[in-house]
Amino acid sequence: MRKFYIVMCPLLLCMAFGLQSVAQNITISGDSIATFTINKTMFREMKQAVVMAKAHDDKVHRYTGVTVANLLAKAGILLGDTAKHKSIISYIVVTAADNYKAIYSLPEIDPLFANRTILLADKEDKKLLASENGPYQMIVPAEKEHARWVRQVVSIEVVTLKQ
Ligand SMILES: Nc1nc2c(c(=O)[nH]1)N[C@H]1C(S)=C(S)[C@@H](COP(=O)(O)O)O[C@H]1N2
Ligand SMILES: [Mo]
Repeated sequence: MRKFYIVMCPLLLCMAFGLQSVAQNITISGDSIATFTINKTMFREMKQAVVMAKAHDDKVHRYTGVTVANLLAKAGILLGDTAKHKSIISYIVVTAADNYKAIYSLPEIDPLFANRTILLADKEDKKLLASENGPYQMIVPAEKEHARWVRQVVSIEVVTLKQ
């Protein structure tokens, strides 16, 4: 029986962490790009940005993660001057593990237009996000409502209006 536990405990732990790492991926899709999956390692290796923003608790927190602009660029979405005519007819749909969704227009994301940084955070005040919010949460500074601070983000879809 002891042998059983010695074998089963590490196995179950590995399975639990394995399952967790699946949920730590973010899928980015869109008509003009091949579906792209970012895992935890890739996310950590991307340029880290910091945003100070007032959360739903009415307190200012320090969020760390990757800007949504950089995530989209990494997935092959064109931003900036060359893409601005396409940007103004595009938006992203961010979906959470509970299927909660919010949209953001590309000009809100693209630094060419935007005067604030929208972040996909994995840390709050230098600590990993709490499991009910993370592993990834949308941080949308200076919004009066927090409905677009999507928790437990699993995918981002880019939609461009048909002309
Ligand atoms: N995944 C997910 N994210 C979500 C929601 C949700 O239902 N599911 N509710 C939103 C709304 S309406 C608000 S006001 C805030 C609430 O954030 P809080 O739980 O940190 O107060 O989360 C937002 N993000
Ligand atoms: Mo809300």
